[in-house]
Amino acid sequence: MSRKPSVLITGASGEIGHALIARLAAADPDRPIVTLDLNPLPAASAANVAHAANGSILDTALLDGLLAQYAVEQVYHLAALLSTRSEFSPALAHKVNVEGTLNMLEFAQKQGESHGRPVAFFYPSSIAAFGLPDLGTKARAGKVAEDEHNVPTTMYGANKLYCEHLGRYYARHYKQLAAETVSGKVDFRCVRFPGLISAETVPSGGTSDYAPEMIHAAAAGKPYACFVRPDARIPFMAMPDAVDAIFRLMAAPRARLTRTVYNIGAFAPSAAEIESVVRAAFPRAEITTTVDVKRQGIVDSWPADVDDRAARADWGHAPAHDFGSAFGTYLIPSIRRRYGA
Ligand code: AKB
Repeated sequence: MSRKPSVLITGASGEIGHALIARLAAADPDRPIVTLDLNPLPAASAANVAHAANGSILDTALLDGLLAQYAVEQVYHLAALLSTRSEFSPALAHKVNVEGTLNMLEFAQKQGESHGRPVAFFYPSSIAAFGLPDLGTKARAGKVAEDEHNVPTTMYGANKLYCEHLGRYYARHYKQLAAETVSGKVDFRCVRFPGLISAETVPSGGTSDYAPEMIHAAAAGKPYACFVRPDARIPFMAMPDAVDAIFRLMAAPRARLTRTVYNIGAFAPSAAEIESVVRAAFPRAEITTTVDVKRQGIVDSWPADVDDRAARADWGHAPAHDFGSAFGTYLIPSIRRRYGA
């Protein structure tokens, strides 16, 4: 029985998955999209999906079933527990974020061995893979390069950093002592996402969530207590640019890629700057600050911004939105429509 060339998205019901499915379906309507998530797909996404498997990336029998049904040529492995949620359940986070990723890399390897073509594997790492020891170092570090300050302080960040190395192993060194070379089947490609802000969805379980939460609360007419200090600063990106970066990286000729893991940035506002833009758009917004010292400590360990020159040089990373346009032309208008604000 011939298996149609397909793409597989794990964690497809999440924020990135919501935007990615629409973009993949528009790019190639004839290529089946298979999804795997614990939660059911939103209706808008389900309309573009050939098979929405409801289950866990920890269920290897389920993955073997998908292996038998589909010749997967691209994997977008989005399933994860984010940083805040992972701190409340670190052992579960390790299981999902590391063992789950190992399962998906094994799935991709088996796919590559069975249909004989490399499997492009997109892995979303994070600025959480960095760890700045104190605010003085963070201020001096400025735009941090990929190989600097790789000392994460969260389980999520440790998971992401380790899985970057796992992906590189599968791509370049898998079973290196075997009689026959079997590495090279998994074409592992990874970006370290900054905080992502979507007009369509509200995140849950992240530590960078204060930015999207503040905007969505103001548009919904709800009070919002920001949990970080006004001076807190990390890089952010509008969701359409995040999906665009995924497309550009996955479309790049393998020979152009000098790394398996890339920083990508767009803009890096302080919480006060975000609040100012939100208040300008929603003058009646009720925004206060109640610092969560522990979550603030995580944000303080993340870089103020990232050096993404390698992504721009190798595969043309070029975010369409800076801080002003992200809010002015994408977020505020779309979120107003969403809430009728
Ligand atoms: C989180 O806050 O955990 C994520 C991230 C920055 O990776 N949004």
